[in-house]
Amino acid sequence: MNRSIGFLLVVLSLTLVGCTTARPQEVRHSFSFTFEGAQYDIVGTDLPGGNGANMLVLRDESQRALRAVDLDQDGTIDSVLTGNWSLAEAEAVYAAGIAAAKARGKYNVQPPVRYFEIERPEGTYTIQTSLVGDGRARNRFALEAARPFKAMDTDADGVLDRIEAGNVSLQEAQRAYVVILEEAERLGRIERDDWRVLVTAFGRPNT
Ligand SMILES: [Ca+2]
Repeated sequence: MNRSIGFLLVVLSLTLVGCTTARPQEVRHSFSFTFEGAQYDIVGTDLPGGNGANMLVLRDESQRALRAVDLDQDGTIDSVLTGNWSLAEAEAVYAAGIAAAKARGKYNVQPPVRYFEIERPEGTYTIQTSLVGDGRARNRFALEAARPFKAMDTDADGVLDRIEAGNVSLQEAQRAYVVILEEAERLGRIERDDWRVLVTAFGRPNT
């Protein structure tokens, strides 16, 4: 039985404090918090069509500078843009920021828009398509199980590009990805856009 619920992933969408408009269709929100004695900002950008990104910034320049980005506001850092920080270090700060925003009632939880989930004997597979601006799309493929993993198809072409977490080879994850994409397509949850393979919007199967 397919349970396509999209409420398990927390999407941080900060709605608050000091809204400024950078460009006509782009709205920014920021949230400040303190972690281990340093003050950080999370700057969220909402783009037309419901997509957005969050930037994690270390405000105090006397300390280690940091700029890291969560490209799709799914609550995980995708890359460190500035500063001598590992992804895990940035993740730890970001998680603290999300917790602080949550504690102050300054975050929104939204269901992922393009999300597919299916149970298999080995665990629950999920695929989430994110539209990340400039017409680009990517798919995050994950298994929640005793041996979980997360992998990324950075251009949504149906071929995984990297393993983000978990003890699995790219080849092994790719084999599962192909099977789960086929199953999603069989269930009407895939739309093809030229060479790209995109999960359809939640609740609106491809017709
Ligand atoms: Ca790819």
